[in-house]
Amino acid sequence: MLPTSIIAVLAFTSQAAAGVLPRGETACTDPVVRKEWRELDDAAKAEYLRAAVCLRKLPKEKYAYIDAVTTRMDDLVYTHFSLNTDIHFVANFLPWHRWYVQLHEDLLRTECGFTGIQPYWDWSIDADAKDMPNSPLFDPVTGFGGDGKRTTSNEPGFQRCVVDGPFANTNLTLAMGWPDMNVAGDRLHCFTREFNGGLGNDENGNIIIGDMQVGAYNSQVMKTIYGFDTYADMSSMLEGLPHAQIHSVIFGDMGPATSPNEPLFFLHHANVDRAWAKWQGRNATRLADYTGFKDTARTIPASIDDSMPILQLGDTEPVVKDYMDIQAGPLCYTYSSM
Ligand SMILES: *[C@@H]1O[C@H](CO)[C@@H](O)[C@H](O)[C@H]1NC(C)=O
Ligand SMILES: *[C@@H]1O[C@H](CO)[C@@H](O)[C@H](O)[C@H]1NC(C)=O
Ligand SMILES: [Cu+2]
Repeated sequence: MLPTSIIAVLAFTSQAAAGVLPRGETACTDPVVRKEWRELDDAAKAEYLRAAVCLRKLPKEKYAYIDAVTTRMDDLVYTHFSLNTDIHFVANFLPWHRWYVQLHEDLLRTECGFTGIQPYWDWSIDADAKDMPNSPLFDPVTGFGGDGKRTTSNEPGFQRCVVDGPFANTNLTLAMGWPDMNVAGDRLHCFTREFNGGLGNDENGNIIIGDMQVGAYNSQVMKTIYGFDTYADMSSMLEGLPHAQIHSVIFGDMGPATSPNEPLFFLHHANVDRAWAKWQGRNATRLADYTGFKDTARTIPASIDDSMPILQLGDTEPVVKDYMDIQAGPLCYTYSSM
């Protein structure tokens, strides 16, 4: 069985667009367009990758007392990891990660001079082609590098590493998390992936990749999700099936609650966010539809007026209702395909 725990994160607030209203509020008059990775030209891809690498090299600004937090990205990873059960398999999964992806994009811009827009990864394209391992997202030059490979190292944490792409080329070493889900805690390790099909190992002990469970995140599955009438039903299938399986089939650093260690996390979550936005259709009923529970035990009903925990990652806790509409309040973006 695959581990089912999974996670994700996102970020904050949008820049954007906007004419200034009389009382200093901003209106979203010119939303930026988040494009699918394949729609970007090589220069735009390179710019995103540059900025994503940059954020992993900056020193931390938060959590002074946590030794395992070393880089600016660790500020994000630690927050997501620590809040795990407060932000997954509860109602705020979608608005929290909407906030978090935006925050990450804002940090790319303000701290690393990013000049582009957050892209998304429509994995249903790869699923429909039944060719996930060869997705262009894993390209060593114009993408994020590919599956982890066995190394010659004997050092725990450095035996299976992503060896190509812009993150491997910087010898990305991660301090937070330990991608063996059977062992808790942190261990210094190389950036790793372990593509798998959830089918266990073959007779030589190698992970069986198979089709990487494409039946869990193809366009047929998405069609079912878009067909739900309520937020709670739509959100639980979106989170539990395609979202969770993408974490599980890439695995390595994408598996545990420290999954923002994996740079594809943010493109994955942008796509999860796109699915929610597409379901909403900026329809008044659906922009106000927020149901479900605040806790994983399902005892406390959720409210659109709930604030969302963010630990030290921001100054004020975001409120769910401000993150319902991608073109209002602190947000001002759309997706190239909705
Ligand atoms: C990455 O680390 C390996 C092993 O320590 C070393 O041989 C290699 O030169 C390093 N590469 C870069 C680009 O720093
Ligand atoms: C929003 O969409 C739902 C489902 O399609 C529909 O029943 C409802 O009438 C729509 N509401 C508005 C205000 O457009
Ligand atoms: Cu996730």
